[in-house]
Amino acid sequence: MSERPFGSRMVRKEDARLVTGRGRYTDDVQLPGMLYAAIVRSPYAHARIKSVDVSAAQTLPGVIKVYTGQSIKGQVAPIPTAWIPPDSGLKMVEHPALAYDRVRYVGDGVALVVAESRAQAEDAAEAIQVDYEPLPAVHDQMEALADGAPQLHQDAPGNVALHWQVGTPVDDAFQSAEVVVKRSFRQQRLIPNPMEPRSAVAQYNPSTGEMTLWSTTQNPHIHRVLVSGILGIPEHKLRILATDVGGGFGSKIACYADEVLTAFAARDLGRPVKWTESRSEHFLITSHGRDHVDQVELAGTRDGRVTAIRVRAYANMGAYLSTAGPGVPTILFGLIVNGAYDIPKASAEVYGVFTNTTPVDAYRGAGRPEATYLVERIMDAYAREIGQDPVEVRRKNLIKKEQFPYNNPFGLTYDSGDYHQALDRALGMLDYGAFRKEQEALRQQGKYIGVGFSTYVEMCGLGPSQVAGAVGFQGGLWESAMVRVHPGGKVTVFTGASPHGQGEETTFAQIVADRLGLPMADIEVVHGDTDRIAMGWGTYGSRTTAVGGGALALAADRVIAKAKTIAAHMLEVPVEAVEFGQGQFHAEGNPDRSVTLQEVTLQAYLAWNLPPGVEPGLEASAFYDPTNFTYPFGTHIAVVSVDAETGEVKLLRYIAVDDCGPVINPMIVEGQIHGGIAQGVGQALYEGARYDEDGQLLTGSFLDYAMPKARFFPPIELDHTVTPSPHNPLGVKGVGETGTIASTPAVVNAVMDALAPFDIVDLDMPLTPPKVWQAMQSAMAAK
Ligand code: MCN
Repeated sequence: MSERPFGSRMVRKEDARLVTGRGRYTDDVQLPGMLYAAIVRSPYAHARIKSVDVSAAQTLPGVIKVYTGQSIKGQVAPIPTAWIPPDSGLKMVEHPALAYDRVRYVGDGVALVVAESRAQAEDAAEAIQVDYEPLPAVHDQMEALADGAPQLHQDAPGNVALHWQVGTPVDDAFQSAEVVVKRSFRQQRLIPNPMEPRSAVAQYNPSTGEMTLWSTTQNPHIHRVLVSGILGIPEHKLRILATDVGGGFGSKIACYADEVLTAFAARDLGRPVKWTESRSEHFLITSHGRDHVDQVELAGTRDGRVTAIRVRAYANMGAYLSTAGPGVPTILFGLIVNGAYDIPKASAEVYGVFTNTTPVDAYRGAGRPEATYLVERIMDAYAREIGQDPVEVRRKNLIKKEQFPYNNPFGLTYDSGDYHQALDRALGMLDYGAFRKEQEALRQQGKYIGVGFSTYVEMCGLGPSQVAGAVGFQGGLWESAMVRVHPGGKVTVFTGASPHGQGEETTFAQIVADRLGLPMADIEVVHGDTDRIAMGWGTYGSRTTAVGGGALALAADRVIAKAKTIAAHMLEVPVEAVEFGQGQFHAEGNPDRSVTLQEVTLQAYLAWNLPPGVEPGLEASAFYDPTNFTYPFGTHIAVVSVDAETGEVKLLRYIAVDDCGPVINPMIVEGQIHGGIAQGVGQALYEGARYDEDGQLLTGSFLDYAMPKARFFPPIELDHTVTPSPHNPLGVKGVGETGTIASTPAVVNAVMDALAPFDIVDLDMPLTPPKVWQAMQSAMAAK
């Protein structure tokens, strides 16, 4: 083999089917006798349900059955949420699969229609008469906390879903500080938009009690546990299949009512049922992301040393707690608001607030973009306050290489890093000195360009169960893998992770090909099937490579260890004298005496010449729980221009130097960083969900919700450093979210730098042309 598979730029194996239209998505599943489901959704953000009249709908052609919140009561348990963190006073309010007495957001399910065709189901859904008594609604978390605000849940007084505090005492540091900078940042609500909307197909076999549920999920095994509990189907009779899933970005983690209702109807009717959301439904009902108001204070010295940070965050949870929702603004956010900086004192206080809006859950980065945004923005504000360069202030406060492993003030231990090296590398690409000169010259001509920095760190690789449990995430997040070498020497790899766009069918094959010394073509990666894979925790939190890849490496090593004993027997040397490399076992110091892995495998199955005590067959599994999270890091730099006539922001350059440990596939990693940056820039400049006073979503389609487009981006300039993590066998760190986490503050910092001559210190995202133009006009008028 000319080049080692680990580290090489291989074309993605999965693309052969995906880019030729041969992918098999949930909505592609066609079953004989299949029925179609449609869900009647509330047009009100908040209303009492007085009555639901299904009589007209029931008589329409093709309609098989209509269900309401009342009719399924007692048969479908409420939709659950994760109890994270346990010390947050989390209000586990009831989230019925279909609302029966009150609707709490536009899109809340009220009735389910099952018919022979999708069109018939949708027509019948429109014929259902729901008599609502509208109630006052509240969509903003600050207003929801105010006295007299509409109350969503009896069990959550004041609309407080959770209240959580973490960190060290900070008051002394603030009292004695030479400088204190305060800011309030609004991090707007985003709507994740994977290419494939959500879908479910359910098939029930009444004679065996077995249910098969195809679902667009990022974590089929977690779904099996949850759906089993909600519908009372034993886990061994429930098979969840996540076939090809066309992206998720966190929005396909949650267990939704829609999938559960599809499975319920299939069991009730004894016929397969399919439900697929429309894009319009997707905007309304699939979980949203972000939506924070963050009050931030930073204490420091006049010469640029930060001494403390204090954060109070108000996170909009939406109408109900989505499955992973409570974990996002708490442990994924609060524990890392010190960012990449050595800040001795830090505290975070988080309020989760119920509002009459779509539930909020993970969206690429989930909590860590919000934390990074506030710390990176306030570092710039601090630099400006003390009249120092933002790069120099960062350099003074970044955690130093020799400080690793670094204990942050929230009890996390950052694994490894060299933050200054990444910063220097990125600055070298920029030519900072030349940029500042050009900026000054252009300002003289009334032209405005700016540069923004983000020296980020991310906590990912969710997660080491013990460490995660200690910080409030009490749900084992280890991973399973199995490596099966078939008698002919080909290999099937089974992983409990569930990639849905990230490319692990390729990178996991690279890991195994590298370890076993086999060609890539001989390795197949299987995922997304709870019947073929014993257990797993899915793909999110940039965990798949560090945790699932770690499991795979261990399983592959166990295969090699067993094969070695067989090889030793075949070579007639002690096992200690056998060396393995490039698919060959040979006697130490005697390369001529060797057997291939294929020969050993065949012997493992034929089994007539096995050493005593060795079982036939060649496969191994591993259940791997790492010893820590991983902490990828880097420096991102955005260069923008702001058009003084129109307020339009253009991205002129984007530089990213990231460190995710040893890179398995540089092309995939670059793709992940590109996509992540596009999403982070989307938040900075274009995207934002908006509700009106009645709680109607105003940005309910791509006409009103602006996604970033490829033409908005200059070629992205990438480089990387390599600092292995000591906490998994591959040394890898996650990369699936880094681009999103780092880029939003880099771009906003750049725009604020461009606007510095106007004394504009902050604007709420997205930085749209009218907003920027208005701010410039107001600033000029005030002068
Ligand atoms: N990789 C590598 N070398 C490394 C680290 C990672 O080659 N040192 C590769 C991996 O093997 C994998 C990819 O990079 O092919 C991303 O790996 P990882 O960082 O482990 O992230 P996950 O696979 O766990 O993916 C989750 C992450 C998250 S949290 C979101 S959200 C997200 C993302 O990935 N959603 C995505 N990337 C996405 N990409 C697509 N196309 N679609 C989504 O929905």
